[in-house]
Amino acid sequence: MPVNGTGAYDPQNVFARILRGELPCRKVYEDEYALAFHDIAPKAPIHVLVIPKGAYVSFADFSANASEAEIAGFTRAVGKVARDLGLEAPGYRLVSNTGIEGGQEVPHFHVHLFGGRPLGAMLP
Ligand code: IU
Repeated sequence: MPVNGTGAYDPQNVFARILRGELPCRKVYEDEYALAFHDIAPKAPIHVLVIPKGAYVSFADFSANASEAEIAGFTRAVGKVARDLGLEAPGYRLVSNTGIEGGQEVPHFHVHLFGGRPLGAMLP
């Protein structure tokens, strides 16, 4: 079920529980600002989720309320994960579903990183 991208942060959401170590994940990268792990239901040969350490519901929340350091740290982490996975030369796709009509299902901001095959033209 899609979630509201502007509601209150639910500290029991699944990614918050992964961040606290209450649920396992297949970790790809972690630093002060971000955690990256393999999506449990991959839609491409490489499908990694990158999430900020801070409690932000969606891109809308993160872009409006995160500090400059958090935004810079998170953005650099996304780029580093793509580079470390060898995706920079072949290319990759970033997606962040936001809110009800964006199809967001987990109410902790995350960026999908897809790669490992030609992804074709962007769909809506
Ligand atoms: P969305 O952008 O909120 O629609 O995508 C959530 C993603 O989180 C989706 O691709 C799920 O497969 C993925 N996911 C996960 O990796 N581990 C989980 O425990 C759950 C969802 I729940």
